[in-house]
Amino acid sequence: MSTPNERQPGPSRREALVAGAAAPLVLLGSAGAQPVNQAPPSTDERPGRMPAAPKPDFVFDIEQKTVAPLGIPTDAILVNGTDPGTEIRYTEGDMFRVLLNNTMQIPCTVHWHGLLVPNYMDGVPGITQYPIGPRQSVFMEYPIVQSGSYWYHSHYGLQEQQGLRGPYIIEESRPAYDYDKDITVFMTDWLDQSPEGIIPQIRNEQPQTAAVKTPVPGGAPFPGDTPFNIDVNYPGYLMNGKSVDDPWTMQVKQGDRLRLRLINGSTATFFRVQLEDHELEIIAADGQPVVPTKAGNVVIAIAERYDVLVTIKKSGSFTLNAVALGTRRQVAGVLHTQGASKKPSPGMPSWQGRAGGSADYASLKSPYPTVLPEGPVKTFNIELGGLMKRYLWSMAGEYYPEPFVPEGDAGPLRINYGDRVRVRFTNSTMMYHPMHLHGHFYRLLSTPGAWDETHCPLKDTVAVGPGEKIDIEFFADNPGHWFFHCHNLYHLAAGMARKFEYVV
Ligand SMILES: [Cu+2]
Repeated sequence: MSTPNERQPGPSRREALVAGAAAPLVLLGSAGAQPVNQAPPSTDERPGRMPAAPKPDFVFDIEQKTVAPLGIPTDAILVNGTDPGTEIRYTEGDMFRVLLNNTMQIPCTVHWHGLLVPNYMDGVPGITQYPIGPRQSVFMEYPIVQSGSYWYHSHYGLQEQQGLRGPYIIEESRPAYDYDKDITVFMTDWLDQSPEGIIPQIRNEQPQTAAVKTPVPGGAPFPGDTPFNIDVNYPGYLMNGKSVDDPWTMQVKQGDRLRLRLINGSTATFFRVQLEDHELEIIAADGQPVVPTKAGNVVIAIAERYDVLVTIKKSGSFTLNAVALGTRRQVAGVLHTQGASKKPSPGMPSWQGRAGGSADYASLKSPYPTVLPEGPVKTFNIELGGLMKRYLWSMAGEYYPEPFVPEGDAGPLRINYGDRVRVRFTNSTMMYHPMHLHGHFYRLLSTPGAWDETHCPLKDTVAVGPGEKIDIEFFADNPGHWFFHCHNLYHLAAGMARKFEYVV
């Protein structure tokens, strides 16, 4: 928040949030952010001169551009001209200061995925703010109270699919691990047509293209051989913006200890990731630390992040495979020592061992207890449902009013400050749903009903499989209106969303 008052010692974020109405409400979508509900200081408190405006650490010029990562020119919406957009990198405890310039003739927003932000910085149009209008600028400022691997993306329409997305890394103020290189691996799916046509094509309201011809025969299953159904059969996938034919590469040395920040920034794709000849040691999930656990590979649902440590054990060339579940395609990058090949190994990886050596949620444990503070328990049973004939998706039987669900009327899920909120997901569909909650971390229980578990991992996104029941719980300590939705963008656009609303 770029107000002079904010730069004087004031209440902590938590105190400001408890105070609720005392926090300045910021009018977004205008040139600069102005507090609108704070009385001006009295004449004798007024400083003698206006303080200098805070400088942004990052400037995002959001623009429309034609790009061709797969060789086919396609309209994109990009931050500073690249997909993924400029990497945000801070250290825990810093102040976030970013200037967003919407240079386009259409509105947009930017959401900071996994960040514990004041509600009005959350970037969801219609819930926390007006969209950033055509040719408008917004300055955003908030304290960074966490560390880990996150990302940002548009929450306006289907712009995320068109490239408005990027990594957002927060280094620990006291790092728990030593490593030689800190490497961001941002994986996405790429569509060589307008995403606006996808749902009408699935609904047979428009001529179908290859992108909606699913399922794919022989598509890679979920580990354990659960068939993985897909919505979109993409023409290709990108790793740090590069396709498998012109791959992302990085030179490393034998003995290097690498921290790979694996971020699934895709729109409708789960990736199964492995590094050839190397085991992965998972140290964080969704930005939060976990007890280190080894795995041959890791499935990363849409919007999830895994931080892994890897020590390069010999000289050579090692392919980083990211297989798109439900398809026979992958994207791959290469970690290579000096002079070794920069070409990925041909073919698809083969998975060895139990469930192919894949990490699962049950193997994730928090290094410290995550038991919630005392408070009234409020429970929501959320059935994840769908009407396949019409390609509509629901939460607890309701459809959220999204552009592709004009008749949706899902109401808010009301909670109180201080509640322990429990959510039981029951997936009655044939698809995986990566369920994301804004503005909070939740405890992911390893077994439904095991509320007394002490070391559940903290996450912001969890994939609920076909027929599966999963329990989560969170402490209601960040008042506002928080979006709660499936992170498959087409499921979201077709109704699979609700919002939590703090009431008194
Ligand atoms: Cu879904």
